[in-house]
Amino acid sequence: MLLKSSKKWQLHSNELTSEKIYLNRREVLKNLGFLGIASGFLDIRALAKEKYPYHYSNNNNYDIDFDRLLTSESKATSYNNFYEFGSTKNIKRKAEKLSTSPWNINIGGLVDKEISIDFDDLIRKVSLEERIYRLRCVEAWSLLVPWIGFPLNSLLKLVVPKSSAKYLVMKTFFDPKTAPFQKQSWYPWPYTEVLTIDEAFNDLAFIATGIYGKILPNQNGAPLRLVVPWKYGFKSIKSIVSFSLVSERPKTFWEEIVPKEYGFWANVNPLVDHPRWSQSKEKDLGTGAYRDTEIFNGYAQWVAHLYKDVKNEENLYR
Ligand SMILES: Nc1nc2c(c(=O)[nH]1)N[C@H]1C(S)=C(S)[C@@H](COP(=O)(O)O)O[C@H]1N2
Ligand SMILES: [Mo]
Repeated sequence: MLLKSSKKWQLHSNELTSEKIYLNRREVLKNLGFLGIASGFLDIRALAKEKYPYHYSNNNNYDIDFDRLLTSESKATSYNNFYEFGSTKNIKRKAEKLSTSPWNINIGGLVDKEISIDFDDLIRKVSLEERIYRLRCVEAWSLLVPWIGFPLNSLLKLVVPKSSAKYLVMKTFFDPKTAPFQKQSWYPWPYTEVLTIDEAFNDLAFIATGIYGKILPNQNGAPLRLVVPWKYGFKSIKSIVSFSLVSERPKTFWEEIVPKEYGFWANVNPLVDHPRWSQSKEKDLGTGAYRDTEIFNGYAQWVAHLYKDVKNEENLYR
């Protein structure tokens, strides 16, 4: 049954995620006692879709993983990096404390129309889509995840950047009462990430508001987080409260702490090792198997041109 329908799905590639989600959700469904029904044909995606409160379409233009299983939802939502809540992967419980409604977002700096808007209003101004992306952590593990969200450029178009805007600076909330690690004053909180304006306008740069057909859980960066799949995971900043367009490049959170290990560009490259480990392979957290890491994490066709004129090669990849 599974084989048959996966062939059918290959023929109809625009039907995109149903099989992948299905294969991974098998386990979950078994626990729920649904598997009996699923032996016929069950559109699991339609079920999942009901859980996300806003309409979204499928965008399979960037799906480069027809032969790779999605990471299970339970893994991707329980093995997380979110230093505000602690330095282990097990921060899910602590992150529950974060209150994400109301959630004000400021988009300003060198723009024509600065806006300050609640998340619930912002989400009505954008058109939502689902995309399957790889996520490659600098620690050499990776995920394959279906995000719901919108291109970062649609948010920038709302504010109209001035021609003097060269970089986009994004910041996470700062609330040490809720996020205990923010009491550690030797870290340069709040978490800050920066993209060049061209990177930010690239269609691959995505703002995620959902995952696995559901609202983004806190531990994955609710209510909105960046996803830039061609860069190491630390660039994909979570729980963003501000976007600011600037002319000079400020330091990012990790650049401030360990610039030699976690730099500004952080483009994935199997040939440029981290100072303390190889980047040539990665552990797929879904299957536990090791995979070869790819240049720009497999997304070179969409982003390699962004770096044609950058001089210092090494710096581009860490
Ligand atoms: N604010 C904030 N954003 C963050 C981090 C963090 O510690 N704080 N960790 C980053 C790292 S190192 C990774 S690998 C990804 C992990 O995202 P995930 O937990 O959704 O898989 O989030 C990134 N975004
Ligand atoms: Mo990471």
